[in-house]
Amino acid sequence: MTIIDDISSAVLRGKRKEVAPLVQQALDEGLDPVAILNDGLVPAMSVIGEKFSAGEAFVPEMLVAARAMAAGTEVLKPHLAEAGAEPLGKAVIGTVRGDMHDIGKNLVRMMIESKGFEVTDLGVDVAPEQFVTFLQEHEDTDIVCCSALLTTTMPEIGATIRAIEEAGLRDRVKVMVGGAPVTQAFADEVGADAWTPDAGAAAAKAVELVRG
Ligand code: B1M
Repeated sequence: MTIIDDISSAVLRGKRKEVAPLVQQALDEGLDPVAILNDGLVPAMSVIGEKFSAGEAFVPEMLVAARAMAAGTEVLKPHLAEAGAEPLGKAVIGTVRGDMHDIGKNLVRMMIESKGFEVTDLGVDVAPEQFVTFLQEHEDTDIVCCSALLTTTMPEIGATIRAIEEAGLRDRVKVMVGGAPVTQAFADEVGADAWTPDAGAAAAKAVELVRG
C-alpha cells in the first residue's frame, strides 16, 4: 500500500482524523499536491459514488466520506496555490439552486484561486437571482462559475444564464459550467461560454477566458 492508497482508503472509510495527517505526510514526503488530490482524494469519492449506485453505500457514508475529503483538501489548499501569483481577474462561483454538493465546486474554486483569481464563493443551493444580485453589486466580475451534480439541478444552470441575460449583464461576463452530469453539448445548449470536465481544466480555461 502506498500513502496515496492509504489516503483513498481513509476517505472511503470516512476517517476524517486519519486523512489530514496522511495528506500532510504525503506532502512531507515530497509528493505533488495535485497528484495527492487527483490520485488519492478524488478517486475515493468516485468509488463511494459507484457503491451508492449499486446500493452498497448510503447517504451517511457519502457524507462522512465527503467530510473526510474536505479535511484532506484543507491541508492541500495552501500547497495548490501558486505563491505570489498576480491577481488575474475576478470570479464568482456557486452550486446551483436545489443542489447541495460542494466538493467539486470547492476544488474548482481552489484551483482558480491558485491561478491568481479573486473568487467569491456563494456556496450551495444558489438561486439564479443570487448570481444576478452579486453581478449587479460587483461590476468588475469577469467570470461566473456554475456547478451542478444532479441531473435534476442541471437545468438551473440554464435558468441562471437566462436570468443573467434578462438582467442585461450577459455581455459583461463569461459563464463557465461543470459538474459530473454536465457535458459540452449541454453547455452549448444553454449558451455557456465554457464547459470543463475537472477543476484543473476549469482553472486553465478561466485564465484563457480573461486573457481573451
Ligand atoms: Co450525492 N449524488 N446526492 N451526495 N453524491 C451523486 C452526485 C450521485 C451521482 C450518486 C450516485 O447515484 N451514484 C447521485 C446523482 C444522480 C443523478 O443526478 N443522476 C447523487 C444523489 C442521487 C444524491 C441525493 C439525491 C441522495 C439522496 O438524498 N437520496 C442527495 C441530493 C442532495 C442535494 O443536493 N439536494 C445527495 C446528497 C449527497 C451528500 C450530501 C450525502 C454528499 C455531498 C456532500 C458535499 O458535497 N458536501 C453526496 C456525495 C458526496 C455524492 C458523490 C458520492 C460524490 C460527489 C463528489 O463530491 N465527487 C456523488 C457520486 C459521484 O460523483 N461519483 C453523488 C467528488 C468531486 C471532486 O467530484 O463534484 O464531480 P465532482 O466535481 C468534479 C467535476 O465534476 C468538476 O470538477 C470537480 C473536480 O475535478 N466540476 C466542475 C464540478 N463543478 C464544476 C464546475 C466547473 C467545472 C468543473 O466550472 C464552473
